[in-house]
Amino acid sequence: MTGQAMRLSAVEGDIARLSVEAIVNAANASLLGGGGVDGAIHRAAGPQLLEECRTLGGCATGDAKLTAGYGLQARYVIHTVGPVWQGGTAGEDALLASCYRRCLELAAAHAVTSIAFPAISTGAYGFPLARATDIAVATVSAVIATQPAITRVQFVCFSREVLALYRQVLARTDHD
Ligand code: AR6
Repeated sequence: MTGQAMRLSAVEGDIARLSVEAIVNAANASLLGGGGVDGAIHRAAGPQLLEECRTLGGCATGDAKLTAGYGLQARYVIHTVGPVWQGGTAGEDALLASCYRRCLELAAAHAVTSIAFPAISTGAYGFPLARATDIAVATVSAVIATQPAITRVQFVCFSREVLALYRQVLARTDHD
């Protein structure tokens, strides 16, 4: 296993309860809340999170914005907007990769050393899970190679099936 691969892991659980410096939210362009991960994070963080989100003017697909974590154990929430799956020919792969890259760039800019990602776009936005997992792992792997300060990245999986898939893809990545 390379040093880089050791910085990546997959865990099963609720990202809103994780104790890391920054958690990533799979938000929508309004940044004003929603269901899935977004709902869980806003519920756990409390109403101040929405107050700060209101000041941000939304977020473009593929981009990310950072807020405080308020009631969360995490110090920061990095809100990103994944692409809605439209069949794969509307630039979805590049936009999803951009989400992971922008989140890590923002994390590094705020001296974050540990960060957790949900499986962006794979719920309400319908991105095929296996394809999204390959993009997530490949992008994070490539970006952290240039960001030595980020020492720990966790992929938080909401089911055992998703966890098994991430572990499979991570095991393949060990040889890179
Ligand atoms: N912790 C970790 N993973 C979770 C959690 C949780 N608490 N809850 C769900 N997942 P989704 P999207 C998994 O729909 O596809 C929202 O309404 C879930 O099983 O949360 O990017 C936003 O406001 C799935 O694998 O995000 C947007 O409108 C993955 O997280 C829209 O949904 C992502 O599912 C964004 O859709």
